Amino acid sequence: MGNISTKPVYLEDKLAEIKSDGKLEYRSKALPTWCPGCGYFSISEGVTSALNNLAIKPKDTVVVSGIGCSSRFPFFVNTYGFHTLHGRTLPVATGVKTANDDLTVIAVGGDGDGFAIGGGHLSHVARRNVNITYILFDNGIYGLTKGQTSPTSSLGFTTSTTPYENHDRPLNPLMMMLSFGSSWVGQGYAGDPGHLGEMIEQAIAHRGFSYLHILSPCVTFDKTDKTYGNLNMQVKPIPDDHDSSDLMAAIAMAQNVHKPPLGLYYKEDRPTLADGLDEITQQSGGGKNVVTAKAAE
Ligand SMILES: Cc1ncc(C[n+]2csc(CCOP(=O)(O)OP(=O)(O)O)c2C)c(N)n1
Ligand code: SF4
Ligand SMILES: [Mg+2]
Repeated sequence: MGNISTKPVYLEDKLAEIKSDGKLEYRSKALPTWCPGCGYFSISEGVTSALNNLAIKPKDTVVVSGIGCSSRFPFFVNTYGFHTLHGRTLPVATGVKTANDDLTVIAVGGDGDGFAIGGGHLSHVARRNVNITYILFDNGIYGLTKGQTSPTSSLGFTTSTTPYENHDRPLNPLMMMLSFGSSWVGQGYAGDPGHLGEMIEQAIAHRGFSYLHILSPCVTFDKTDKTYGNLNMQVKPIPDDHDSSDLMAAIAMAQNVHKPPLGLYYKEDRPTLADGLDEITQQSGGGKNVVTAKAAE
């Protein structure tokens, strides 16, 4: 047996240990409905750990989603939540944050929700630097509707909607989000939960719009392409000498889709949407709108 401990582990002790670190406070009573082995369990664990480590209380957190397996996520966390319409995650998350800047707002959803029906919102939330985090669960497929080809599916991928293989070139979400003006862009992998948890924590801590792209296998409907087996061989860490303030270097790295680099691509500090609105309020007469301010002169 060598060095292997034969000390028994008792369930009560293990539960007490899990309870003691505070993470369970962020779990709702609803158990996830995801398939066993789905990458989304790692993401869920990463978000609850990150919130706990950052000491952001559930009452100060809102998780906003669209529609999809990934968008079920607000049900499984003990924060405020908003399960919106398909593709409308980002406008609702922007509204929540703008109404109450004290809240930590986390938008979540899948590649279909974010990059197909919701694609028109991406550029605007990024360029306006809305101070929210967008966590994109990318399995390259529509999981909830039983496995159709999505905008991030690989060329040649065969599903019920592309029975003669996918001929549409996949989008490159990282390149898009970098060029749209996101002030924080990173990539994680559900098969590396330790690193993923760190990335989620950094993304939430960033002041401004943070976009975290997560590669996450759909174990039920994709048996051939974005599987743990394939992704384990493809992903690699971002080189230590990458300068995360260099946008062009980040965009160049994002083109490496066959060996996807994991880590922080880009980070920039610049005024947020709320900073701009504050400035407008001051310029227009300190809280009054322009018409009222002029009338009072
Ligand atoms: C307006 C509208 N169109 C289509 C659908 C059907 N629909 C539900 S979820 C979904 C795609 C989900 O894929 P994704 O966002 O990648 O999430 P996943 O299930 O893979 O996590 C689609 C097309 C819908 N609910 N509403
Ligand atoms: S269908 Fe795919 S994405 Fe949806 S829960 Fe199951 S494994 Fe996850
Ligand atoms: Mg998907």
